[in-house]
Amino acid sequence: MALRVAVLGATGNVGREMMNILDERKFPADSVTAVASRRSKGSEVSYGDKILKCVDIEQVDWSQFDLCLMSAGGSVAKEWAPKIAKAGCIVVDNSSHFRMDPDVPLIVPEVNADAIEGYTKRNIIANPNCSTAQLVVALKPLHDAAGIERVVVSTYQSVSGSGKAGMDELWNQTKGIYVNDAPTPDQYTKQIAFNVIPHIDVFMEDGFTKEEWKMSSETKKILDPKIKLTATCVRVPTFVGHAEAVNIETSKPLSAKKARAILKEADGIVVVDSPEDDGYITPVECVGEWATFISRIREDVTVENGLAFWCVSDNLRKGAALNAVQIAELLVERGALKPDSLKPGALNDEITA
Ligand code: 2RA
Repeated sequence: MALRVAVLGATGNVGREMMNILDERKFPADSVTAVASRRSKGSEVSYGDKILKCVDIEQVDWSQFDLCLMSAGGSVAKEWAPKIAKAGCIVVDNSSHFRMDPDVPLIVPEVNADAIEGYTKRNIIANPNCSTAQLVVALKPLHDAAGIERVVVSTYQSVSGSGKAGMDELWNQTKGIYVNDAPTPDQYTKQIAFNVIPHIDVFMEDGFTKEEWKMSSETKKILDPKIKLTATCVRVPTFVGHAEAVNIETSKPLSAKKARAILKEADGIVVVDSPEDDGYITPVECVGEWATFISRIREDVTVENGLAFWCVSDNLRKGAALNAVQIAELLVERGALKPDSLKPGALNDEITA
């Protein structure tokens, strides 16, 4: 199979990971083109052993592409995804803009792969929020086994979720504090170094943040609209890797032992779970991995049919870039992307390293 793929937003944290994962998973692309805004035109990004120079989004003939993996923010998605889709190029968008659009499937392949059939309505597929993706991968096998009725989740979200600027702020603030010259908060409302901030995205009228609303609304769309979910989303001073403390209540009894066995067999999950020093995963250990890691599985006896567990995943990978590439793989598997759709002559400014 040969396809012409564009990565839009190629210079961002997620865009760069999309390039890496397309190569790591040997996605059957005939060619990959890095696309960015005019101001990033010419910027170099890696694609395997190649170095690609970003082309200007305004100069791309989108009719010459089959697939666009987009991670360029909601405003760029709002303007460009419909144009790109209308040109015949399937769009997988990582922003939140289309996630709740009834005509746009919101896909986590391990959870709701069949829902991808709905992409033909707008030729657009939405990637979930990073904190949602790892959660529904963990919830899906337990929901199938025992019917999840309620979820309470607290997140520990790394600064890479805010992009390179968030990572720079943590780094500079941490260094600054050591020399008693910490820069004032910019990306965040308060100091993030040696601190945690219970505020991600904007506050809504009900006192929850939009990040917390996303976890609830997206889980309902991807997994089951009947599931009741309440979240507290917290920014913590780690660079990459989101962690989540999850409590669930199921309609049928589910022992920790049975849940552990089910999770061990589930797609996309690695269980590291024993009550000893190395019996659980921490965010620094998930960086660069594809899996969603589950630890600390235990029965929560404070409620009927309660279970608690710890869930960790690389937010730039399963939380964004990997999930997007897995959606592309699903499109190939389902025949939506085919060799005969190869369109020669696309912009392809590759130089070999
Ligand atoms: C964050 N989930 O972690 C949001 C967007 N990536 O900041």
